[in-house]
Amino acid sequence: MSFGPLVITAAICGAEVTRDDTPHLPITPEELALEACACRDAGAAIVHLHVRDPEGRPTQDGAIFEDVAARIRARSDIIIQASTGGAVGMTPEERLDSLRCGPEMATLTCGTVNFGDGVFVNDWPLIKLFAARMSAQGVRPELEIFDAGHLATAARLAREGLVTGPLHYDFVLGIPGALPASVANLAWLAGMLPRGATWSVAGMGRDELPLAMAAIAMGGHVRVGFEDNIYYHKGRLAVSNAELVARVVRIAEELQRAPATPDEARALLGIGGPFRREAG
Ligand code: KMH
Ligand code: ZN
Repeated sequence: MSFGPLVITAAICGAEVTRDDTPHLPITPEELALEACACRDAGAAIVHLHVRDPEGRPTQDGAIFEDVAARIRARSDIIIQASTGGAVGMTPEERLDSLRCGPEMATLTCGTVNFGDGVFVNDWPLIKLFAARMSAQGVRPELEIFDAGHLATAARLAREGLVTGPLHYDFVLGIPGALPASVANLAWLAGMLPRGATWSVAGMGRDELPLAMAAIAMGGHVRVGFEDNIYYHKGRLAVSNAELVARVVRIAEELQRAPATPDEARALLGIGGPFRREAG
């Protein structure tokens, strides 16, 4: 078996983690931008972006996304993947405001799911709306699969022409109330994908690393970061998202999977052309 470069996504902030959980969480636009650049330097090709308001609360405010995106683009060629998931309880239009920052990619969650004590609502009308907005804006969707049935909805999106081209999936495994994180579940999900699809895995908490290792061995791609896991190992917080990225790079290199550059990831995932820094 031999596989190509490994696309690493850094989910640097999320909506649920707080500074009480880890003092290393980036929150301000400048902190988020610096963290994205450090992850790029460590080997990440994509930053999965959530932002916070000045009080540190999750927000989908497009103006804050624009601010963070501009700071990142001025310094780095990393692919910006905007979250359209936001936080539990946000309205669809509120969640879509992140697209104002003109991301190359965005998340498209393929179904409603229990999410800890809450419910992350993604009904079919919402999913269709999100897919249409992304398509109109030329944003490449990453199909987020939190539960097995979400695959059927992803297939329906493709069947109805609402998403096109080689599909890219992200398996988010281990959210309390959703599909548990296990190599068996990952193997089953990966085996269900249509020909030509690409995928990554985001394991929650202590399952982040073993699932990343499985994905590297299986020819998939990997997401790590504070959104999913704040620990380097039991009892020791990771000091940065870049530390988690760097560990994946080291392991992948042993399996001869070099980290994909952002431009390599663009080619692999069918995203536009190479990165060009805006003049001025
Ligand atoms: N914060 C979760 C409720 C995404 O970014 O698209 C949703 C989430 C998914 O994080
Ligand atoms: Zn997210």
